[in-house]
Amino acid sequence: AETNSNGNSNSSLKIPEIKFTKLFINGEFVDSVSGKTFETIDPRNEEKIADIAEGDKDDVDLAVKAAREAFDHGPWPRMSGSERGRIIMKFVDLVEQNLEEIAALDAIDVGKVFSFGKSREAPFAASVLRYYAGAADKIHGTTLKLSNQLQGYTLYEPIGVVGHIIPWNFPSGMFLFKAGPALAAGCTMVVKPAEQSPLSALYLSHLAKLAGVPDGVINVVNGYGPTAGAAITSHMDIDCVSFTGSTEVGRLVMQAAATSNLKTVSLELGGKSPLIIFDDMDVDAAINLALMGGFANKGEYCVCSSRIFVQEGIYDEFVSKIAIYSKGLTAGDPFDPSTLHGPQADKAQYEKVLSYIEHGKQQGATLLTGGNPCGGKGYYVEPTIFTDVKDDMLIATDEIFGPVMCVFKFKTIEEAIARANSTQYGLAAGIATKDLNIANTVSRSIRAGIVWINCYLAFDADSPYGGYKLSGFGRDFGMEALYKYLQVKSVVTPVHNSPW
Ligand code: TXE
Repeated sequence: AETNSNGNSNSSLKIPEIKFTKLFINGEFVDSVSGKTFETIDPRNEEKIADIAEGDKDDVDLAVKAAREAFDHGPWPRMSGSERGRIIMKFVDLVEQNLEEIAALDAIDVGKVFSFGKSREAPFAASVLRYYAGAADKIHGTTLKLSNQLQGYTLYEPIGVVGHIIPWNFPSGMFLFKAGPALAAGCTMVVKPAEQSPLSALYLSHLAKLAGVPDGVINVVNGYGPTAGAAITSHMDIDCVSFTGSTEVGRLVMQAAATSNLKTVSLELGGKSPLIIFDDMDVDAAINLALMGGFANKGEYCVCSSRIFVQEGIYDEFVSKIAIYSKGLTAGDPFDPSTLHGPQADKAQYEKVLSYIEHGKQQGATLLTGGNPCGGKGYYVEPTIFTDVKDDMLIATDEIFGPVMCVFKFKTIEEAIARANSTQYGLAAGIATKDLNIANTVSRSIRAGIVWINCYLAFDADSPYGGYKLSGFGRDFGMEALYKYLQVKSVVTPVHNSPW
C-alpha cells in the first residue's frame, strides 16, 4: 500500500478538543471514587491523548444505584412511548448536527478514517438511533383467548437496568446501537466503553442529556474489563447484560451472570466470515467486494470477510488483480483526505496482527502482498493477502481482527458450503454470483447470522445481526434488539365476573 505522510499540519486541523474525560453518573461528569485515571493513546503516533477517569467496582455501584433509582422511581420507564421517542429523536438530531466531532473523536481514539466516519459510519449510527426512536411507541403485546373461560393479554415491559459492555472497533456506533433499543424500551443503563476508546461515549452522553434524557438513565463508567467490566457482569442489581467483544470474555460474562443474579445475557462475539465468489461473477466487482469485506476499518470488524473462497475458473485472474488493486488502499493519517487505511486501534492489536502474519509465513502460506508495518510511527499494517492457505492453518481458523485476508480456491458448490461452514464461528457470510439457484442454496446452507448476496457490510437498522456457534447469541439491530430489553408479562382474567 502507498503511504501518505502521517501527522501533517493540515490533518491536525480536525483534531477535536477533548471536552469530557470523567465518568458520567446520574447526569454529572464526576471523578472516579479512587481518583485514578488511565491514558488513552493516539494510534497515529503512540502519544497520549488525555487522562481518563478510571472506574472500578465502587463507581459501577454508584452508576447502578443511579440507574436503579431512575428505573424504579424516575420518569423514563413511565413516560408514554411517544414521549420517549420524541426525546430520542432530539438526541438523533444532536448526533446528526455533530457528525464531524463524533467521527473525529473516533479517528483520534482508534485510528478510524475520518472522512468515512463522518460521511458513512456516524450517519449510519444516527439512522439506527432514529429507527429505535420510531419504535418506542410501537411496543405492544397480543390478546390471548385462553381456554377455561379465561382471557388475557401480554404486556411488554422494560427489562430494567441494562449493562452494555462495548468494544473499541466502533466506539460511537456501538454506543448508539446498544443504547438506542434499550432507551426505546424504557430501560436505564450503565455503559462501559472499551479502555482503548473512552472518548465518544462521554460526548454522546452529554448530547443525550442536552436532548432531555433524564439523569440516571444513561451512565458511563470507563475503565478496564476485569475491574469495571466484571463489576457489571456480576452485579446483583443489573437485569441484563449486552456484550460485544471476544469469545473468551463472552464466556466470562455468561459465567458471571450465572453465578450472580441470572441476569439475561446477549453476546456478539468473534467471527471468521467467508465470502464465496463463483465463476459467473465479474472479477473486478468480486475484488471490490473482497477488498471492502476484508480491509474496511483495517479489518477490525467482527464480520470481516477474512476467508475469501474463489471458484477455480476465475481464481488466477482474481489473485493477480487483487494483488495490484490492494496497493491502491493508501495507508496514512486518518485525518488526511487521501487516506483509505488507518492504523490498528492499539499496540496489542498491532502486535497480534503482525504475529499472525509471521505464523502464516512460517506455516507455509504464500504472502501475495503486504505483510509489513508501514508508516514509521504509529500502528500501521499493510493490507495483507495470503494464498496457498490450508484450511487448518492458524491464519485460516483464528480471528485476526486486522487487515489479513486468506484466499482459497474451490471447485464445487458443495465444497464451498462445507469449507465455509468449517469454522467455530458463525457471524456473517457473503455470496457473489448471478445465479439465483446458487445464491438461494448457499444462503440457506451457511450457518451464520447474516448472509450478504452480491454485497458485503450491507448493514441496515432493520436487519438484525448476531451470531451462530461461537459468535454468540442475541441480535443487535431490528426489532429483535428491542425485544432483548423487554420482559413479557401475561395478564389473565375470567371472562365472566364470577370466581374461576
Ligand atoms: O476484547 P475484549 P479485546 C475480538 C478480536 C480482538 C480480540 C481481543 O479478535 O482481537 O477480541 O480484543 C471488556 N468482564 N474482538 O481484548 O477483552 C473490555 O474492557 C467484563 C471482537 O479488546 O473482549 C471491553 O470493553 N468485561 C469484537 C470489551 O470487554 C470485560 C470486538 C471487549 O474487550 C472483561 C472486540 C471481563 N472480564 C474484540 N474483560 C467484535 N465482536 O466485534 C474485558 N472486558
